Amino acid sequence: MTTSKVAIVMGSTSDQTTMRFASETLESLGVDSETRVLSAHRTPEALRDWVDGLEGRGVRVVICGAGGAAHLAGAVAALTTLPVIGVPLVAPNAIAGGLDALLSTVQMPRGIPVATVAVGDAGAVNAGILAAEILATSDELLGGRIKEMRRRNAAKIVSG
Ligand code: RP5
Repeated sequence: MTTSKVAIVMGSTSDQTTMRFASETLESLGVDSETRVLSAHRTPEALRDWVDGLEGRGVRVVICGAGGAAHLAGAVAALTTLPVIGVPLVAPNAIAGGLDALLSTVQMPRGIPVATVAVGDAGAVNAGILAAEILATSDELLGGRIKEMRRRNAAKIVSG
């Protein structure tokens, strides 16, 4: 049984290429994560069972990536009050470069929030950073590592 504070779930193994950026970003900040492939549409019962176990084993933030009719983040948010970050992905049959997934993820009904990040790789990186920032509200050392990451990124831009 894992004690990772961030859980990452994606709708298909075909999402792994993009979603690995979320786990790699967390790893670079010293945050462990667990990763699962589960689908709101294809494996709804297994998804519910997985979400039911999250809080009990210490997970504090959930990152969900899906493409197309991307209901995964919304379905997870419906089942937990843990903060849920949604990453819209570009499915093989994506419409308008992932606009389908963006709208499916972001347009949640009042009362069930999903913090939606950008489509694709940048969104997966930002989901990792945002999850770490949420954890850092009660972890000063982690907050320091995030600030250091910002400094390094800024230095790269300045140095061209
Ligand atoms: C979504 O459908 C998945 O998140 C994936 O982005 C997309 C295509 O899935 P596959 O047909 O490649 O399994 O549910």
